[in-house]
Amino acid sequence: MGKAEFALKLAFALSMQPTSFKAVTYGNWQKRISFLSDIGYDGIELAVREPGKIDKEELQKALAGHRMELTAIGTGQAFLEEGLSLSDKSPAVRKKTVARIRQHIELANDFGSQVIIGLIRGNCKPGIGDRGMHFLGESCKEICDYAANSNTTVTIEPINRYETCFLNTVSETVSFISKIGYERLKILLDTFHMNIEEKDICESIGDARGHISHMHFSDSNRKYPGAGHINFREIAGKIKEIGYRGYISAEILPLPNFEISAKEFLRGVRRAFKK
Ligand code: LER
Ligand code: MN
Repeated sequence: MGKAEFALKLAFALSMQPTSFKAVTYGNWQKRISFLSDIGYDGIELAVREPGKIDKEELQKALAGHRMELTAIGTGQAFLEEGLSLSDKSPAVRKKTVARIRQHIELANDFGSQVIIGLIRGNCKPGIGDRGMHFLGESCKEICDYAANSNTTVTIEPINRYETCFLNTVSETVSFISKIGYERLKILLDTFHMNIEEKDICESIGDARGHISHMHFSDSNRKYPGAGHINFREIAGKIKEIGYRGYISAEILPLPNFEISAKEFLRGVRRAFKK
């Protein structure tokens, strides 16, 4: 496919359960899949705290009925609501967290989806020091060993310093990925975090070329593109230039409400990618 034939694939992040994470929406997910499909989305991203509780058949039916894809599975709610963390100093907590991510991998594998390592990496606790990063590396190796027996990609998201002390920037994350050395360990770029941490968002997108498996778009204020001051037109140009083929997912505050934010997201992103 040539550059001129760039195909925009858009998804919207939904939560399967109530959550304290605000940039995701929770409600009747069947109705929301139907609404998103009707207005032009190609897929959804799902934030799943406990994969064992998901009715796969029901989900499969809802997706197939609307020709929607499950693009990625978020795991951060197991951290936010249960304190599970890949970098925790307690071996028991790390073990439980890796076991949970294995379940996410199984779910993702059934849907040809990928698993996001975002907030589940944990945050620095007093006295953890360099050990936190070491524990995170060891946990990720275990996760990758497990994922190697499936077709599932695991994607790590650089997250800004106010939410975690680990892997804030694209360059830190690309070198982390290279050290782990697993073919299907990729990077997820989120414009909200990049706006805080990167010197030049487009340059960093270029640096991550070849590693990117997923993207989150939200503006500087976590609302839909166009509601803040990020230059999405420049970002769109860079994404086309590097030949990115994956999804762009809306991880936005559902403001003023879910329906309007979903429509405005489509409008903002399409405007940015328009020739
Ligand atoms: C958290 O800020 C975020 O962007 C999520 O995608 C992390 O799981
Ligand atoms: Mn994100």
